[in-house]
Amino acid sequence: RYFQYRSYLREKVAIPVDAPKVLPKEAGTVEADPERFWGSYRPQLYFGLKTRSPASPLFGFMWLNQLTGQMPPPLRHWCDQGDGLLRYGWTKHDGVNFGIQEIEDKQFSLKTVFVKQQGGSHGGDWTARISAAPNDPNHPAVVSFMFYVALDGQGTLEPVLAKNGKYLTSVRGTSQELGSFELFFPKSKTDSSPRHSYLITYAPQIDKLKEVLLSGMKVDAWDKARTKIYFTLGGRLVPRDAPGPNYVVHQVTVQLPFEMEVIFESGSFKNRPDVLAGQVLTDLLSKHESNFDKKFTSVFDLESKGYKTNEIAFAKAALSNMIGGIGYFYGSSMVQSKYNKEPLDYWNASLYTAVPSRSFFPRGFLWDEGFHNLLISQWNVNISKDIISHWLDLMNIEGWIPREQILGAEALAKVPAEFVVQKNENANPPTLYLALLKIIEHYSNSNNEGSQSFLKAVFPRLKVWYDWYNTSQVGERPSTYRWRGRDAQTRRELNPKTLTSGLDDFPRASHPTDDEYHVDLRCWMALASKLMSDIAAIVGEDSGAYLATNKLLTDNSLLDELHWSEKKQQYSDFGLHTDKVRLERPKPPPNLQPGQRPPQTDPEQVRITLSEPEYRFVDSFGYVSLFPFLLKIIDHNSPKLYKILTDLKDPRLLWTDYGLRSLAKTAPLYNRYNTEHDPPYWRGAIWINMNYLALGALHHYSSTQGSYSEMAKSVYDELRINLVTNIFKEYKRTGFIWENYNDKTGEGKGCHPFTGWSALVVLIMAEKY
Ligand code: 6A9
Repeated sequence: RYFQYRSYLREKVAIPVDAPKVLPKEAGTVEADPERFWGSYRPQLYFGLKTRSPASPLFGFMWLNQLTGQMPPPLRHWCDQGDGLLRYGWTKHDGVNFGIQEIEDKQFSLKTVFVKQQGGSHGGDWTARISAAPNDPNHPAVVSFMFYVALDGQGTLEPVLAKNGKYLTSVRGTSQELGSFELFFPKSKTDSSPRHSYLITYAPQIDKLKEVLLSGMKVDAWDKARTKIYFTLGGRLVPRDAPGPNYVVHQVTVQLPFEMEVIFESGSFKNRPDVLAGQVLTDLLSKHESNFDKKFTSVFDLESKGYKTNEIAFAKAALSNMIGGIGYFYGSSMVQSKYNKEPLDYWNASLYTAVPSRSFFPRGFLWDEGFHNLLISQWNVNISKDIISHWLDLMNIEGWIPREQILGAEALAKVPAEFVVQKNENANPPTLYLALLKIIEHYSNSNNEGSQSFLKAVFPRLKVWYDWYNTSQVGERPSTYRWRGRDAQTRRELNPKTLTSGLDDFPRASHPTDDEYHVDLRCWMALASKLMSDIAAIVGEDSGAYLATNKLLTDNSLLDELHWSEKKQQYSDFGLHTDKVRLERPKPPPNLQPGQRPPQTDPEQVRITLSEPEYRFVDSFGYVSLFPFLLKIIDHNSPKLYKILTDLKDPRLLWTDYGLRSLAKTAPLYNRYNTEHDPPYWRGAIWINMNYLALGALHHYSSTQGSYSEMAKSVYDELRINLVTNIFKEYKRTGFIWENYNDKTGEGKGCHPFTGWSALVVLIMAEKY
């Protein structure tokens, strides 16, 4: 028995929670939702399509600027900042029927469009239309368009060649979820005498499609004099020991401008009215576009807020990138508990989720997703419910959901090894509750029926999730909370990071201990308890205990007793702390005898503590100090609200012309590196998710009767204008929405495009909080 118990403990971290799945049995098949079966669910590609099923065939696009003389040639496939594209992103995408994307490469611009057509029993047809034109007509580029299909471990592909054997006319295929299908490469009507080639091969791994393609290329001459080489594909190159081709690429090389269509037809779709191509496609596309525009106006109504056409187009692009960034991933995380020496595989699972950034972080992050669904739920509440269901179904028996989801080979290929393993002590803010609140509100305006069945389905899991936070993340002192996952042993970090809080390097107690407690987590739990009590009431369960916890966590005098620093007049974490720390390169001892070898010293800078830490408030002013305000816990008439509103407007602290910076200029670690190599991240930069919460709080305090409502209103108006103006200005200047913004210049920083929570600018424009 003892041994059985030990092995149970070892496996526990990877055992699913004992509660019914939220997703229906048919999840992962076309039946779950035929209309959303196909989509641009490979957000890490500039342009890729697949189905919402575990081993979908993969469709994708690569392009290559020929005649550049570069080696290896500049082949574009996965979104990559290193490609130096001037701009790319969806300008319209509704998450169901179609998407339109514009891409600006250095010498030419591309447009990638897809439109779907329902029919048959496998999710129907789609057509991709890809076009490109030179940026400068006097410098026409020669470009290759490459469209491929690849199998992910199941199915068959049968390439069909033209009579002369020189190019592909189509690929016939089969797969479990698609039945039979055919992918057509009709001849383009554009008159620019394209040259065709193809590759029929076998890719051992789906994250190596680009490499396999590069190795299947050969050179040819573009001109008669044979001075300009260009790259074509090597034809049929299936290795002898391969089970057959699983990767087929159609290449068209042409002098721009050029347009081509690729048509996918589902075998079970009989009596198709028309082939989805040419004028039929154009007409359907414009129908979807005009529906998109109408819906956008009815949901966000930016016209009535006085926004101009180009500002509205920007907001449409921001929304479309959030929606077009939704991916479908399948695989298992690597997880670890204190009972396993080596990480274990979580169970194989699928995840339908938006992603923070298509180029840098094209995968799911737990707390990002709560923010994403503030926006997504406004656009399409069914998509949000589906996303939340997928996330909750990732819960293990303890009630834990891994924070970062790296599912499948393509996702894994983007993550450095040290970030892969997820530990079951580690939380991340329970922001899914923010999204759940929006879903409840959505239905409370119409019928409550729609939300009831959903909330009933999620409630058992939410209960376990909530209990997990309330047991695994509590502090030593009663009624406090503490983020786990801080490293008390590190010598290099100026302030040991708290990745779990989501605010990574935001300064906390300098010396992590079990006695510290964190004000942001306490506030998140106040929010969680509120939603648990609301949801319990809606689904007819007992809400008493949740309500009682909520009362305790929103009790301002208890909050003040635990977290209000009288000395600094601000809310703060509490812990073992000193501000007197510094990074230094260790010096060898001074009195070294001749011939004596210096003791081994650390080659990197290490932290020097200049005064003993003591138990006290960690009063670096910044986002963490604002949490009781951000999550609307402070009483309207509290003088502390007045103090916060006053501090918000102070440019020596958080106020800038571009939004609220994360850490006050007066804080000891403002803009400091955390190690010799680790630049400041949440130590000054302006982050849009927190600014969104700040606006939501200001909006709340300005519209409820209270002594400071007018003051809140005026701060609200100014902050909102600053944020929208700057994000829009940077979008025009750089072509992108960014991860965060520089607090001195307003310039976009971090990675791009970042249309995760920075796309909340749409809700800010629409004043939806
Ligand atoms: C690094 C590098 C190709 C950091 O938006 C996702 C998260 C947020 O949840 C968090 O609050 N980002 C924020 O502080 C990005 C985290 C990326 C970690 C992995 C791998 C890959 O380079």
